[in-house]
Amino acid sequence: MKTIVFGGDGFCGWPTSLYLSEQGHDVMIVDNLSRRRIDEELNASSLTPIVSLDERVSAWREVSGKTISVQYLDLALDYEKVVSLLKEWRPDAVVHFAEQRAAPYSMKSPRHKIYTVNNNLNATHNLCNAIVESGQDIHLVHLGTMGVYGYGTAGMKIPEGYLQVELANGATAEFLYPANPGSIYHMTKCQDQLFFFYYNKNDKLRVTDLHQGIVWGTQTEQTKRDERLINRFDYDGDYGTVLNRFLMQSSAGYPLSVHGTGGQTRAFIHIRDTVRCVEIALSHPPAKGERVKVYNQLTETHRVRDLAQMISQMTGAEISYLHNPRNEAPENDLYASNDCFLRDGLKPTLLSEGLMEEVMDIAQKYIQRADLSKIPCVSTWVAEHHDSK
Ligand code: NAD
Ligand code: USQ
Repeated sequence: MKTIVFGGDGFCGWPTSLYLSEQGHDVMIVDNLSRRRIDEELNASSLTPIVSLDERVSAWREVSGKTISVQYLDLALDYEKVVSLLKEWRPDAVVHFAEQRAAPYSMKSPRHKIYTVNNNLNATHNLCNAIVESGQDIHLVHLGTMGVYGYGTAGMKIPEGYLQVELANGATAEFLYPANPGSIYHMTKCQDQLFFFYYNKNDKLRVTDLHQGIVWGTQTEQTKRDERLINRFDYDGDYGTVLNRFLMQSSAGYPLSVHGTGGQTRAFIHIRDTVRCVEIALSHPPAKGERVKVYNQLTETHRVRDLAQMISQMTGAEISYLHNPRNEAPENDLYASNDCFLRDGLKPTLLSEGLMEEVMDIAQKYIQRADLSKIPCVSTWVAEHHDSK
């Protein structure tokens, strides 16, 4: 299968590109390196030392004998180049990771909101539009988020994408599950769903939308094969996500930064399962004319304070209960279906399988690269706290 990975230089996209290449896909990475520029803007960098994308793909060629091609373009701005690329390279499928993905970064200032909206909505729209203009029947697999559902207690298991509703006249209907975003970033993912709905209805675009939970871990079988293939590890207050942050903080002797009471329940998935889920989605495309296929991409759910306590018990780390910079429910339950991936062959990798130690070992190995002043979450959700610079 010929597959383009948009956003293939990022935390999820890089290991996915290697995994697909290893499985025999002919892979092209498209990226504009915006994530590396944001590191410079924030004066923060991956805990692990990541080499340039060109060096990464040549290391992969050396180690595996396989070639991944690279194109540098901005999916949100370079529409004509995207159309030409699809017409010339003729992929069977495209995987779309190319969005600004940090909720705190999206809430940092009015300008960061504008950037996130412009980048994410134009990237997704350009890709749908370009596939249609190319005239090819390309399957689009998109990385969405569990955050589109909100994290409210639904009184039921959150279904995969669609909610069955009984109407006042007794008939039943299925609608996209009501969107309930908790940040500007999450809002762009809700709007992505409408682009997919529309292009699927109007042009029979074949789309699979993966509603992914928080990804933890760093390495996969492929990224471990050479230090130049190592995946990025974000730990700063904007891009670091909760479980990887706690594991890094325990390695640094830094108190675990729980927001509020830590009663927030969230969905989690290990990076090894992310890459496998993308492969499963690629090999189970929707038929032409079938509605947008939605999978919930998570393997387990945990409350933030339970994660902190588990890590504290393992390592002796202190826990700090901090004022929550976000506007979110202090406590919630989260029950969500992941039946589709289990049915299609995913064997979940769980926290209990010793992989938290692997993350701590990596954090320990590179801890001298950490800048502990970048750990606090300084982006706040409410306007009066914004630094307008
Ligand atoms: P990331 O920021 O590490 O990677 C995104 C990549 O896309 C970067 O390499 C960036 O340079 C590129 N990119 C961004 N905008 C682009 C544009 N306009 N043109 C070309 N390239 C562009 O993020 P990630 O953690 O790998 O997340 C990838 C996707 O998965 C995101 O869409 C995110 O919403 C989704 N996701 C991530 C997580 C997680 O925990 N990391 C969880 C759920 C969903
Ligand atoms: N949190 C803490 N302490 C921290 C960091 C976070 O208590 O040091 C809390 C947050 O307040 C929040 C929860 O942990 O309640 C999750 O925060 P996070 O930063 O780990 O994850 P989130 O902002 O939800 O975003 C991440 C990815 C995003 C993806 C999303 C999936 O960055 O791209 O869409 O996870 S989900 O959460 O399922 O919507």
